[in-house]
Amino acid sequence: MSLALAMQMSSPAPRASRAAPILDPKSLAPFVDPLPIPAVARSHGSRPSPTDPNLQLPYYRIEMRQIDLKLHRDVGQTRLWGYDSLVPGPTFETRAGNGLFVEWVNMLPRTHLLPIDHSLHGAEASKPDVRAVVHVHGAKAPPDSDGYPESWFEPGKSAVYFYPNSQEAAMLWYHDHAMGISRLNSIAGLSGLFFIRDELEDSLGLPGGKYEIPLVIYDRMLTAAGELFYPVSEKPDSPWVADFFGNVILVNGKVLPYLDVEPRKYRLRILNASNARLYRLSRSDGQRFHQIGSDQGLLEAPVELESVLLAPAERADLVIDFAAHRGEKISLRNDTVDVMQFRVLDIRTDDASSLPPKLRPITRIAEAAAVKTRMLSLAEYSDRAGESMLMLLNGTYWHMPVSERPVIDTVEIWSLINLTDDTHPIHLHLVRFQVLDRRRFDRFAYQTSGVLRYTGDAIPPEPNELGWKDTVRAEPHMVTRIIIRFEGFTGRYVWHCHNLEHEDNEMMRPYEVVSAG
Ligand SMILES: [Cu+2]
Repeated sequence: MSLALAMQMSSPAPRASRAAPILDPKSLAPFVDPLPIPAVARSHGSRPSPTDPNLQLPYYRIEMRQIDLKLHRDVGQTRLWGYDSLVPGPTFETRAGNGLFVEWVNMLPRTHLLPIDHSLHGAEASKPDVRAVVHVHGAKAPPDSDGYPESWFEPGKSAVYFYPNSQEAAMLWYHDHAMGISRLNSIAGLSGLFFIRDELEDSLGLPGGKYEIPLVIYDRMLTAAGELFYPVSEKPDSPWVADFFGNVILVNGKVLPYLDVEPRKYRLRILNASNARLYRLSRSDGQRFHQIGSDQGLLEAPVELESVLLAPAERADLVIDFAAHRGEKISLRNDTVDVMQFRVLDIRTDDASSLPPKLRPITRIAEAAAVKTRMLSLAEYSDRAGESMLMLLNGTYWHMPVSERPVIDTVEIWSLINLTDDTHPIHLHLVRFQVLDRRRFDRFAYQTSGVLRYTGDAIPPEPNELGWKDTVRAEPHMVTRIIIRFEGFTGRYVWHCHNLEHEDNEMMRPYEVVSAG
């Protein structure tokens, strides 16, 4: 992981910066904009439940629209695409077991904001430039409501999806998943949060209400005029680039915002919504904090940390205590770079919230429960000039026949054999899973003879990776093993790398949960 971080830190400046003057974030005054808190989505009436016609469920209608927004006090307006004209989109708030409908409406223009690579599979010039489909990341949703990448719809069209929310409390998020252009739709602004709450979480007395703060963190590149900039390769017919690392980091849609906080405990719900950037987040004062949850909800017990590492799509649920810091300014940092600032008010305040020593019991899935182990390679292919041109899962392209067909209600182990020099955040739709271990192996032996020979000991997951996950960092030159129970629905889903440049260039595969027998 340090390798991956080092690599992205040392990425060369984008070649295409010659084409447009790029905004230097160092020229911007830090901490002049208050941290925005995304508005909560409001339902538009109700519809009968698909499973119980006597039960009415909330019906939401969310329109994707082009909008101009200010990302920083001193930068001109930026043209963006937002759900309900917001970036991030409105936050869904619901409870476990309470189903809801969303009509996702594409009201975007017919011209894309960013350069499309028509040589990528699924993004051919014969297809409309502007296409959208929404996936709620981490949701146990029926296959026809999961946002299959090929189920995109054009401007003027919409899709009604049903989310049963029959799962434990967690911070999920929704984002675009359109085949071949999801990286561009993401940069344009199409993502938002989706909270599921439950009684166990309620009973813990964690900081709530205005003391629970969502932080959606992503990087962008802007022109000096404030418009989005997305780099292109030197090949006019295939402008795809292998990774996007912006030089401007935003939190809830603002560059370097600040938040006034009381001297007490806060719960921070952090999402890495970047295309490719990993963050190692810490406090500028070097003090520790507690992580209480990860992708799919609460950990078994709080984990005390100095920093937390988040790959794209990973979430961290933190409790941070400002009680001893009246009148201080503490920034949240990515390595040594400030991301935002907390200004601790010099006031007295009561704090009735708690940080319980036990959170949610988590039963480890026994390896012996697995009916199948799949060996799945992650590989990158370069052209003659050494430029990355393609990433594949298990050597297979998107369009090839489905090869992963787990049986419903069975357990499998997936061994992610990372042959590349990069961390790949691997996400499976529909399911939650547990991380078993990571282990070094002989890449040469694997690539020449297909033999998997371990060269190191199995490294157990970090304490903050022992909860339920839906995205795992497959580290470079390692085999990362996860254990998964396939439950909820049969049907077609996808698994993919959540580096969106990789996802858009074949690092995504369909999989199908099948009935027994
Ligand atoms: Cu990847």
